[in-house]
Amino acid sequence: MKMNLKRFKKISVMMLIGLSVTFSCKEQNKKTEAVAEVLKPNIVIIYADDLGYGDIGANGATEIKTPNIDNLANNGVRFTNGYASSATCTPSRYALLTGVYPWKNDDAKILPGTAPLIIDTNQMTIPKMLKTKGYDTGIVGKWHLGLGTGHVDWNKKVSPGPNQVGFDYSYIMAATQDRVPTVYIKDGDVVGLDPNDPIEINYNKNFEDQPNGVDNPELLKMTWHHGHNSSIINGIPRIGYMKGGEAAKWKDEDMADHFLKEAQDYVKAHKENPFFLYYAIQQPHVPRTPNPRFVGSSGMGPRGDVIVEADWVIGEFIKTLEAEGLLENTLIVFSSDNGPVLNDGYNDDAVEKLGKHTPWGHFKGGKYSLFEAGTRVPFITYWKGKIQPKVSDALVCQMDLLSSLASMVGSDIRVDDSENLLDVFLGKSDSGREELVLEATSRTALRKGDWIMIPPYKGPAVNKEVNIELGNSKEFQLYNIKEDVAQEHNLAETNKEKLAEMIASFEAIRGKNYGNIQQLELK
Ligand code: NG6
Ligand code: CA
Repeated sequence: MKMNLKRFKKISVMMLIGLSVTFSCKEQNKKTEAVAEVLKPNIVIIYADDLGYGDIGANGATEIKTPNIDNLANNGVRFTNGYASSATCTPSRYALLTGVYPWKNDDAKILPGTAPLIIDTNQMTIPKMLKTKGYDTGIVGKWHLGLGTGHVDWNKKVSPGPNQVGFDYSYIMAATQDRVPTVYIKDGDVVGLDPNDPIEINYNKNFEDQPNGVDNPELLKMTWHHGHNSSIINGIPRIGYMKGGEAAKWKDEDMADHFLKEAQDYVKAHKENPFFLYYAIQQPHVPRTPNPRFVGSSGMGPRGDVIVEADWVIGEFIKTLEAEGLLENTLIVFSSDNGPVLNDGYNDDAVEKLGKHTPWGHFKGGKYSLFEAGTRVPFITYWKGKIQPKVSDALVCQMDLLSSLASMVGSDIRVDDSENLLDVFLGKSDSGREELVLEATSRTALRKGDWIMIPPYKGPAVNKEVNIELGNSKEFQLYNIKEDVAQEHNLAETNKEKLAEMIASFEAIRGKNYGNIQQLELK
């Protein structure tokens, strides 16, 4: 392992300081935790957008090749019960960074590009915690946690944002690839903005004389299926209206390469000091715009092609860590913010060209769903030479990373909802969580042991636009997820004892005020 003397000395000193902090804090700590060895590797979270459990070879995909992700999975811990906290993006990202259940924050819902920052600047976050232990912290990629305080002027410094909640460096897209503004933002400044061509954004109404996805189909290179019919940018109709900022607009087909280069540059510039990089890749969220090098690479159309592209960027990124001599000193966590969706609003052949591929694996549902495929996602921890390869069935959630990483680096910071599962993440233990509340578009359910309980919710059983079963039912649902992984046998009627136990556990965490459950009596 290449590590220069300066860094080695720095790490040794910091380890000593870290150890003494651990000892002193342990005494104050109410929950007794075993004193772990303080480790200060670089930490990288590679976070995909809408990648399903079954989208990667390591989890059983045979129709699509993901050799680089599989390499992490097969040489690290591959979790079979790894969860995002939510079945959509914003809440999952909120929970990942803050360690707090997203249903505790009413604003943690899919946000427009103009939404204010939903993380309180006083709140603990993974990067803030790591900064207390001397880490440099950076984010490259998708943010989608809001920016500013309500009325963002995109032509001035945009704040507060990632830089105000713990990141020393940020290079982001504000929301999603399908939402305006379609520009990169570096440390609060729109990259490449011409002051003579200011950006204006409006999510309610178009600017005068500007084309849109409904009236100007002749301008479209990708057509919309539902939603996505506001401003047209690079021939792709988006959510929300945007005017100006021509020179700053990203090129969709270059986005993967662009973020990759930023992530690689970040690593190269910070290799002397422990760093935390949150590398939030945009694939395979819509609009799926593979670089021409990847068009046709999967035989599944753009959705498959961008997964191949995502796998490639991950491979290139790991090569950089290796070339810089950092791979054996870097903990990599790979996961996805929510489960898969095929048609998420554009006509991009995701359904038509799927063939035998099953992005949801053996699970039911997908993105937006309370069924398993909504939140059970690829989840891998990899650390060359430190983590021994294994498959873990332990129940873990992305929300647990905050307390677990804190424990690793010798910080006494813990956030209640975030369990310290460091030994599980490092592959040294299989005792994960006992229970976890899952969220999907503001509805919640409980996983406890091998059981899932979904309370009654109003609303359609299936979202017809995306063709996903949402988990809504007038009745309570109870599944033994070990025996019935596809959630086909509702045992609520036949196992009332278990149901009552699950409801009690759920209410103990969630309180009684959840959805419309109170209107429906247990029969
Ligand atoms: C939905 C969008 C969908 C996607 C999602 C957010 C429509 C009809 N659908 O509202 O395309 O953008 O929001 O996805 O507009 S997420 O992964 O960021 O949560
Ligand atoms: Ca997502």
